[in-house]
Amino acid sequence: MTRLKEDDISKVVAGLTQYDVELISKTGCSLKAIAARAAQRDLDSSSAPGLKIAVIPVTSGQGIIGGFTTAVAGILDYLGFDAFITQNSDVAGIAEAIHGGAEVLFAADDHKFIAFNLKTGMIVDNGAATGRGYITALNQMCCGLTEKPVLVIGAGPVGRGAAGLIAKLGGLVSVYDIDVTASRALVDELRKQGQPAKVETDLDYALSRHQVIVDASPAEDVIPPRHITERTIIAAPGVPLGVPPEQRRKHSARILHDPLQIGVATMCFLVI
Ligand code: 2YC
Repeated sequence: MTRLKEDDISKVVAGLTQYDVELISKTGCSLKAIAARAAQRDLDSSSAPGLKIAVIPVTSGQGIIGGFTTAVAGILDYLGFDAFITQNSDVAGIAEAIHGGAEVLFAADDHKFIAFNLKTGMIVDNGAATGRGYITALNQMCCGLTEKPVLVIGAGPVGRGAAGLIAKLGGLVSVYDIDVTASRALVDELRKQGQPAKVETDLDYALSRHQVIVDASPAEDVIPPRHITERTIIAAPGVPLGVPPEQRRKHSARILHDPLQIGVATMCFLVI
């Protein structure tokens, strides 16, 4: 997924209550309910007594993103978990987390964002978790995906996670990726699992024929206004949102998008 910028996440924690109200109006479920359902856990898992989660800053590569660990810890806290940010970063941060009694660690460098359960050894990747969380929410928005054609744009980790779950939920998946070998590989994988899937090679044509769209691509404005109607439903994990600002406002009730919330919440329910 695209690297977040400080601006993308600076308002996440303060906006969580309003974000949840909007999520409930779109899907009928709160962030916690979406994450628990995506992870097939019951809602009160978050009250696991004494379970401590550490969020560890990582300085490698392009380094720390201002507000990233604050946003992650804030989302975990909002879900009812006992989360803290380590003072130290990197390996010292891991040691501090363990000394501080953390059972679960969240950390991200430029390539991987994972949650790790020290007790069970379970590792959860943000990409796969985001795909599952978003499709769980999309399933709610569409009142079920059975027999519904869904266009997945982007065959990266999030698009792959999304496509697999859409197929499991009975959706008819079509995949477009700028690299056709990537979309072909994903469709082959789905077909091997006995799930119907199609490769789209012409994005404009594919957009003209789909109302339910998952934008898992790192491209800006990948969904032009002419393809967004009153019936279009878009799930757009991460940044940038591939919908131009004007259309974003006009169709906000049918666009599911956030920089971190659904991905982090789903990671948490998958890893505990
Ligand atoms: O502040 C820090 O600890 C940084 N090392 C965090 C870097 C996160 C880089 N990854 C991203 O911006 C996005 C995430 C939303 C998930 C995948 N890429």
